[in-house]
Amino acid sequence: MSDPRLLDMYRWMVLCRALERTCAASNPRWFPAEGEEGAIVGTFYGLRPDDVIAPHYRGPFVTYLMRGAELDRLVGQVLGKVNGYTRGRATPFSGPVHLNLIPWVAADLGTSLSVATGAALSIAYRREAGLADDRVVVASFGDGTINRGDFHEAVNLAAVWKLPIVYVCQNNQWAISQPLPTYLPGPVIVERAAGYGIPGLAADGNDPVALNDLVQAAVARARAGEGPSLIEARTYRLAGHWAEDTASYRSSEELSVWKQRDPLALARARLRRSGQSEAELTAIEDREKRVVDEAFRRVRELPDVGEAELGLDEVYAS
Ligand SMILES: Cc1ncc(C[n+]2csc(CCOP(=O)(O)OP(=O)(O)O)c2C)c(N)n1
Repeated sequence: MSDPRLLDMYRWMVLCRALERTCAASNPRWFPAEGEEGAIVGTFYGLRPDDVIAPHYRGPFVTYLMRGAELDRLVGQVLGKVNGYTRGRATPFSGPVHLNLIPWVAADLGTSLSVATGAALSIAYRREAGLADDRVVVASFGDGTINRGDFHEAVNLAAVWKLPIVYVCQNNQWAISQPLPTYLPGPVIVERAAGYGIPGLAADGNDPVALNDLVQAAVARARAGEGPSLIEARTYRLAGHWAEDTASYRSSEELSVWKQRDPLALARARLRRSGQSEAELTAIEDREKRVVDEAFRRVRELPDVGEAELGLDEVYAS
């Protein structure tokens, strides 16, 4: 018997892959998350709708969908259509902020960590004021981003003030064309937690159940007022840094090793071993792909954003 979460997680991972591939094929500046689906779903699965999420720019859409975002409106952002949540005014990775999410909108790496920590501070203030607020914030970011000053300032403050936040490093081992050993002196991501006096835990990011166990334990800790944690989800980016990047800077040997560890294939094999039928899994895969294809077909028919959408009506109060 596999973990009861796995089948549902598999469905989200399949949707994530179909969506990531189609977004990358439709927008050359998309940052594809292929290979990182286990890390993304394992991090954000099982949170409450009122918890705040601040996902990495690589693979944010599935996290928005997990909390009820409309697929067509997200696709509209990728295609620059009038129905997008952003109406053409922000990066395509943005999303519906009313669903308690902090989208990655700034070009500067790490800035969303400060904003996410600010959200955790606001929850802590409410608790201090006697309000029963046990929400938590979960923020994810890349391994290259861990060297930003923003990371240090955010985590240090969260540790000192025991803020209800969980930081998850989506470690895909590359920062564009640079391999991890060129910007980190060894496997030190989790070890950094000790410098802030907070728990640091590592999980195989291609095993969403194992990762989710760690994240959920850290979330419970944060909910109980015990402060932040740092979790490292070790994974690998199977596609380019952005859609048009052929990733010629890495070896085919390295790529093939990680293709053997494809999180979808691993989850699928586990589900098969636990008795899930081939037909059932194929039906999930066909259905999620069809959902994505149909959304793109519908949204392509809509008008492009124009001057009316780029006006100032939602910028200034009338
Ligand atoms: C402050 C800053 N420095 C550099 C860049 C250019 N840049 C964009 S993405 C990126 C790589 C980030 O790597 P990582 O955090 O590991 O995330 P990944 O893209 O691998 O998911 C870099 C260096 C930037 N956007 N902002």
